[in-house]
Amino acid sequence: MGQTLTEKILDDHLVEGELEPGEEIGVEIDQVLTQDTTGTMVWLQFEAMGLDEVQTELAAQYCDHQTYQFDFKNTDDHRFLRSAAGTFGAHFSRPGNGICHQVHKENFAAPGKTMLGSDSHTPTPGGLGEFAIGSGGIDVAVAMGGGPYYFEMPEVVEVRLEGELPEWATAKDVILELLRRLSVKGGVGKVFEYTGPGAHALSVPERTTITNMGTELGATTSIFPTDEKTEEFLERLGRGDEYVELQPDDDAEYADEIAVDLSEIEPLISQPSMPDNVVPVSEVEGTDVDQVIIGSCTNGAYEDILPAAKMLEGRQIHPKTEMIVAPGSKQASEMLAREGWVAEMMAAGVNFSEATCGACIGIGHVPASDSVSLRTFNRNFEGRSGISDDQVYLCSPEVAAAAAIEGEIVDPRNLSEEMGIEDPGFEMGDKYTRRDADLIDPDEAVDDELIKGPNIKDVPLKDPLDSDLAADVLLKMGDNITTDHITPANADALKFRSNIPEYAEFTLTRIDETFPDRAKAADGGWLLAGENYGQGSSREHAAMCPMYLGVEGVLAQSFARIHRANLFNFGLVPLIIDEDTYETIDQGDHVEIVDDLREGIESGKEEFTIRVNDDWEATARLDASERERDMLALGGKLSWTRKRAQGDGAAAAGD
Ligand code: MIC
Ligand code: SF4
Repeated sequence: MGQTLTEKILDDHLVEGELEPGEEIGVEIDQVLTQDTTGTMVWLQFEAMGLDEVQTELAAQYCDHQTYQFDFKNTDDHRFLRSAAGTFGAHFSRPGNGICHQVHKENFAAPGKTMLGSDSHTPTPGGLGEFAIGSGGIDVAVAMGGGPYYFEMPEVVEVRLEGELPEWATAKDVILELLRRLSVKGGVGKVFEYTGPGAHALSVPERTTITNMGTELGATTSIFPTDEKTEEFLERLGRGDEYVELQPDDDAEYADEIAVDLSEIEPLISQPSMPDNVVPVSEVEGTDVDQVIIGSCTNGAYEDILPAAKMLEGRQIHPKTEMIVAPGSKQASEMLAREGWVAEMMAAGVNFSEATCGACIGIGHVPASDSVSLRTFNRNFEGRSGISDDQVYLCSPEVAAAAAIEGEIVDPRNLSEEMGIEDPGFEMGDKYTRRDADLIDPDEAVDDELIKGPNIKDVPLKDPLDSDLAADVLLKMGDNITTDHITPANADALKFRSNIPEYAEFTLTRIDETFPDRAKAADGGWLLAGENYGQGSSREHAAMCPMYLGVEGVLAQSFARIHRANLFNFGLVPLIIDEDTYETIDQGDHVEIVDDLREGIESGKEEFTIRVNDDWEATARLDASERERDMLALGGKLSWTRKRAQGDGAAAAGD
């Protein structure tokens, strides 16, 4: 039987298990990526596991999320990261050099490689045929130490693209169309593999917009086959020798097929406040727009900004609308500047920002109260922009530029008639200059020992699991709770990413301000949630902080992939309950596991009886591999990894 592209790459890297959907597999990792707000924990855990040198082919540490360095704590984090990259052997991308996914694409992404990254949009290089997955920081630390990455073999879904995009429709609209059809949990447990003539018709930057935002579907990753366009793109980057041809077999079998006719795609927009709340732009035409931002890891590339710049050439943005362009990388800024486009945009009224994540997580350019912001980003979760009750729409750079010019949402297809603006089309840069000044090679490292500022604290550890778990439900939440709800990433909170005792004070405060105090006072407790709990970011802090406050387990109808793994990694028991049980349990109820929890976990028990308020009983399911059960019993992955290293004398992160 023929193989899918996913199976081919995984087969080449498989160290444990079988490529059967739902089975746990262990895979060798070639490249790792970390960024500034998850990276400090990665290196602290690397150090705590007694590891001293990066073992993967390549490791890259980026500083991209909090590059304004509002507080010395941010700058200390960056200095620590530079010192860790130097000490342990990773490339270091300086603050301001750009967003990890964009800079990685420009410099290191390569077909056929596997990559693990401590950021949920790590799948971006899937557009070049790399099999890249986002995970919690400790998984990245272990992979960097040479250990395999364990995850559930996903179902491989074929997304067959036919035809070509019509005028004004873009790659962003393709992924918005998939979100409209499948929802933010439609991709959980799946890889989306793009095939067909439409896939070949798209350029690499367009492909990476799609693979990047496949994360919003909840997918494990997304991937495109490689072809002459991939080769040409790598050549323009000066890395043509890294090209490898990769195609699925003609008789590859997919778990499912989704067909998208690109010629029927129209400009789409995601309305507040969920990426899957997608409608045609024409449906919301006329909505006043206060702010427009072009940037992020989804649409911050040179090729994304150029069409907007062309639309703005010789024009001015509407007086009531502010427009910011925050390129995904300094390379994009430099190219746009050298070609005169930065000046052109400035003349039109645009504020040109440094290359950073920034506004995407509410760091800078926070919208005014009761205002509309149109962004080319990937997430519009309520409050993520830095103000609660925000109204953030997600769209293509073309739709964003059109709104900046008109001061309201407009279907760009009407621009030609109304303003004589034609579709700027898609264009690649002639030459992508390497930015060596901001990317420090491990051989030229500045530091050879760790530099820790006073805000950088140790990684908290959990005690091994007890036999009993009986506690109150501290908080009842609904469906699709994001990691931004659990541990926000705004400027106030982000400076404590390396300081869990302080960061824990922000835990779930977006839902209930009293949560941290109540959790500490309760000395133990449960969280209760609906479907898709923990969607969004890879931040392991969303497990670590509740754990630090004493939370012992989460009862939910379903879990998002990365967060589920993070719960195991930090020793929190994730139990699945059905809808009736979810509906019947209230906040404040006392939930007790009737069975011996530790014994049940160690013996492979899948169903546990829970007794609520000493009154009624229900079943809660533990869906866990043997390895995950061992981790839970020992209190998390750090203890588990250390024990294994001592136990079998293998490398600390060994298999
Ligand atoms: C995000 O987009 O939410 C982030 C900030 O990039 C996170 C990482 C983090 O929390 O540091 C992600 O996507 O994993
Ligand atoms: Fe940065 Fe936003 Fe991309 Fe996350 S989604 S990596 S915050 S640009």
